[in-house]
Amino acid sequence: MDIMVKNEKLKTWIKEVADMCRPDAIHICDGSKKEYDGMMAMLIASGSAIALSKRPNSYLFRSDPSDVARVEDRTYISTTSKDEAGPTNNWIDPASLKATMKNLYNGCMKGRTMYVIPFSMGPIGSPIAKIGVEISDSPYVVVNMHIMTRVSSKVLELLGADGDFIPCLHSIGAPLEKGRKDVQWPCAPIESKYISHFPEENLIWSYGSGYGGNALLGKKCLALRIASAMARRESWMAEHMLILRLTNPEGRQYHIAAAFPSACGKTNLAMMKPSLEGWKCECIGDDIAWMKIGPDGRLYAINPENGFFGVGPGTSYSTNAMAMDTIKENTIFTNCALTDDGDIWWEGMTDDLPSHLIDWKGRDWTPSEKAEAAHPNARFTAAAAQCPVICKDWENPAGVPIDIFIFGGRRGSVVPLVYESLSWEHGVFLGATAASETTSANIGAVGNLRRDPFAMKPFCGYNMGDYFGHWLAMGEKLGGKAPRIFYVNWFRKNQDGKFLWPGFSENSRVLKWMCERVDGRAGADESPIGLLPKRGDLDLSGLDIARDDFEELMKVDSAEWHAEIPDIEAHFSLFGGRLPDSLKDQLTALKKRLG
Ligand code: SAT
Ligand code: MN
Repeated sequence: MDIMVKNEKLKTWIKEVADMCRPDAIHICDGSKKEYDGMMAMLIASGSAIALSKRPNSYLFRSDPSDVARVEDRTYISTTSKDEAGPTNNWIDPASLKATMKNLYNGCMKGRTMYVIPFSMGPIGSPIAKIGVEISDSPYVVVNMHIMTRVSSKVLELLGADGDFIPCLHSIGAPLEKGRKDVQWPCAPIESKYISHFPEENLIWSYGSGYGGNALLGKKCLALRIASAMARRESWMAEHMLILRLTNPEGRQYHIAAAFPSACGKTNLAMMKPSLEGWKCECIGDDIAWMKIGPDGRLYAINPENGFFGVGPGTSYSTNAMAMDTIKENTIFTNCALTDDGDIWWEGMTDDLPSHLIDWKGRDWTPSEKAEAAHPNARFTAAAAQCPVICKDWENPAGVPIDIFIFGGRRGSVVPLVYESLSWEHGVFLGATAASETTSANIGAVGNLRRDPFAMKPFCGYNMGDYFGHWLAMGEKLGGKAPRIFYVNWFRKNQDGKFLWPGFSENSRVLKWMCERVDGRAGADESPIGLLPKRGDLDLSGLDIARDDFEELMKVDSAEWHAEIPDIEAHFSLFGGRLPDSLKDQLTALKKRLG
C-alpha cells in the first residue's frame, strides 16, 4: 500500500475493502492534473471516452442505456429502526443490507484497479468542510470527482494519523475476467444496484451504477443524505438548493437560496442574466447549500461542491449563456450527441438541427429520427471556477447571509408564478407540500405529479416528519433574522399547453419583487394561499405579455386549490405522529381561508 496513507482508520478501511473486493491494483489519488490527464488517456485508449476535437480538453462518455440517472427505487437509508428512515425512504435494516451487499462486493473489483479518492466538500481545511474518501473501481468516477469535489493529497495530510472522514464505497459491480475485453460502460443490472446510506455511522455503500449521484458519492449521498442527518444532530441545514447573489442598481446585495427538484432549472436560475437594467446575478452554487447560523444570528450558506453536474438538453446561449461559457473547455460530457466535426450537441442547444449526428447510444442520427439525439438527462461536468459569473465569495468559508428562500417545482396548472408565505411556519408548510412533475433525472416515469417536500424527497437522510420539525426549530432559533420564504412556478401553461411565462432572464422580475418585499418597498395582496404581488408590483416593463395571459399566470382558483387538499392530506398522513402540529394547523388554516 502507498506510503502516503498515515491515517489509521483509512489504512484499516482500505485493507478491508481490498480484501473483500479483490482488485488487481490499488491507486491512491492525489488530484493532480497529471493524474487526470493520465486517466483520460487511459479512458480514451480503452474506448470509454472520446476526446472532442472542437472543445479543448473536453471528453464525451456514453453510458449503458440502463444506467442513465439516479435510481431512487434502489436507494436506501439504513437505520436501526425503520421509523428513523421514515415513510419517504426505502429501508432495509443495516445487518441484512450489509450482508447482501458484502456478497455483491465479494470479488467485485477483480481485473480492475481500486482508486482511493480523498476529497473535501467545502474548501480544504475550512472549518465547515467535511472530508470524505471514496473508494471506487471506476476511472470515470475519479475524473468526475476531480471536478465536482476537491480531490487532493492535502486532504490526507489534513487527516493526519487520527482525523475522521466519511467512507464512501463504490463499485460498478462488474468484475473483469482475465483476457476479456471490457465493455464501454460496465455496470450491474438494475436489480443488483444498491445506493445505501448508514447515517448512524456516517457511511455510504454504493454498488452497480456508474452514473451521477449514484456514483459521485460526495454529492447527493454525502453532501445531502448523510449531511442532512448530521445537520439535524448539530443544528445546521443541508439543503438541495442553489445559492445566488443578486445586486440591485443601487448596489445593495441580496442572497437567495432556492430549492427545486432535479432538472427543474436550478442551474439556469443560479447563473441567470437578469433582463432588468442594472441588476446583476452572481452564482455561488447550483445544487447544494450547507447553512449555519452565524455570530450575528443570521443564516449563512456555503456551496460544498467544486463543480457543476448540469443537465445539457435545453441549455443554450439563449437559456443559459453563462453555463454555455462555463463548458467551453475542460468539461466532461455524458450521454450527449456527437457532431461530425467533433463537438457535442443536445436538444435545444441550437435553433437549427445538425444534419447528422452520432446519438448518445453511438448510432447515426438525422433530424428525421424520432428518438432524441442526446439523452434527456445528459450531463456536463465542469469546474465552478470556470463560470464567468462565479461570485468572488463562492469559496469564502464564512458563507453568504441568506435573505430569501424559494421553493418550487414544475406545475403545468394550479400554482401561480409567485407568492410569499404568511410566516415562517407557513413557509415551512409550503416547502413541506411542494409538488412537481417528475423529470428524467430519476429512472422512472416522467411527468407524474409527486409531492417532493423541499425538493428533498430523494435526498433526506432521516424521517422527513422530523426534518419538517428541524425546519420549524431553525425558524425559532432565527426569529426575526430568518429569511423570507417564497414559492414559485415558472412552468404554468395555458389551455393550449403553451408556457405562460418566458422564464430564464425574465425571472429577474420575480426576484426583484422578492427583494423589494424584504426591504418593505413592494406591496402584496393577501390570497388564501399566501401573498401575491399586487397589480403593478411586478416590474413587467418591456415584456411582451398579454394581460389575459398574465391574469391566467397569477390566478388562484379556489376550486383547483380545494382539489389539492385531499392530496396534501394523504401526503401528511404518511408521517403519522412525526408530523409537527404546526403543519396540521397550517393545513386547517389553508382550508379555512379557501372557504
Ligand atoms: O445524478 S445527480 O443526482 O447527481 C443529479 C440530480 O439528479 O440532481
Ligand atoms: Mn440536484
